[in-house]
Amino acid sequence: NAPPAGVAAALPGDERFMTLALTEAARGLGRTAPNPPVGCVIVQGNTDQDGEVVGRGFHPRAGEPHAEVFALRDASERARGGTAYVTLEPCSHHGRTPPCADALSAAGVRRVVVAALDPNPLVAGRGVQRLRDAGIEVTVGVLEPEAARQQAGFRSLIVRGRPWVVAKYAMTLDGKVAALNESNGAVSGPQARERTMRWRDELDAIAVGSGTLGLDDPALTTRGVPGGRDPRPVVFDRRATSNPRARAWRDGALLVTAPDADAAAHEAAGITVQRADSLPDALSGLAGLGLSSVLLEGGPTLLSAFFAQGLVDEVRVFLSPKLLGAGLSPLTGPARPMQEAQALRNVTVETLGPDVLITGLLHAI
Ligand code: AOF
Ligand code: ZN
Repeated sequence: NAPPAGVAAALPGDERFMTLALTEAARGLGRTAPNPPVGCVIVQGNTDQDGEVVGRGFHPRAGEPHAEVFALRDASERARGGTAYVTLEPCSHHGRTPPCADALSAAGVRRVVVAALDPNPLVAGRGVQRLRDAGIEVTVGVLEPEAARQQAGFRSLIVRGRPWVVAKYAMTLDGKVAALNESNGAVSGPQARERTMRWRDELDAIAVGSGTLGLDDPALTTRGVPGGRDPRPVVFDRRATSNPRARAWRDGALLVTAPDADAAAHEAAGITVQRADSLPDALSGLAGLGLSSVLLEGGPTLLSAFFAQGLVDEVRVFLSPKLLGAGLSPLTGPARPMQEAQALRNVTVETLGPDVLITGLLHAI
């Protein structure tokens, strides 16, 4: 995504205000699909010295106004002559709302700083062009990697027609996710659990396999996050043998099963059934429902199938300083030679209480 010709260079202070716009955008995470989470702040004054935020906004959900509109309303008359920081290229199309590029120029904004271009073919550079045609100075690419990562679900839906898949698990220092006796105490501590709950709030769907459903009967809800919402449960159960009265089957839950499986008991229980003959097929089905991101929470069978088929986009692993000696590995294969180990990119490492969180990407966004 090269910036369109004629865009201006970034200025000192741009990253600071784009960080604020990203924070605004984050308020919409898990709520905007199939639209992107987008944030906007409007700044008056010299952005590298006495710049002052006069308006903020974010996109709350599909069908509602875009981030720029909320920020412009917030700034009111003070938008005139200001700089707008937007995490996604302002739109140029008449969708459910009129073009944001026009709203910004009508409000008299003098300069627009964009983090990432919009991959939506309806926009794709035309938003920047429209702003420039209106005589507005435009800068593109400020905190682009951060913005693209925040918008991974939206970008994945538009570009690949499938949701962004995040594999999450917690393992001991000897690489085990559960004890062999299958009495499943938690591996990681309360801070790790709290972080997981935040991810559940931020991602559209949460997926488990039938093994985990049977063993743990997980609720798959978001707990302890103020204002949190629950992700849509998706249970991969090829033979439809899972208990239709498990806790995961709340409203909106989805059973993904084989085309020829007998899912009569699930259908009778009012569970939505999606038929797919492969994992890629299942992911297209989820995309068709507008789900832009999936948190894969296990277990090893489901994780291994996704990894083996190259369908995991991002990995988030908690490492807990304890040893089991033997137990279940997060992945069961197939084995690779060391030279062909899958290396993560954009790796982050963070300490969370006693645990270490390691994240990274397996695919570019
Ligand atoms: C922006 N700011 O906050 C969002 C944008 O169906 P609509 O009319 O809401 O249009 C959705 C498209 O608009 C979406 O696919 C993306 O290209 C853009 N979303 N654009 O400038 C926003 N949410
Ligand atoms: Zn817009």
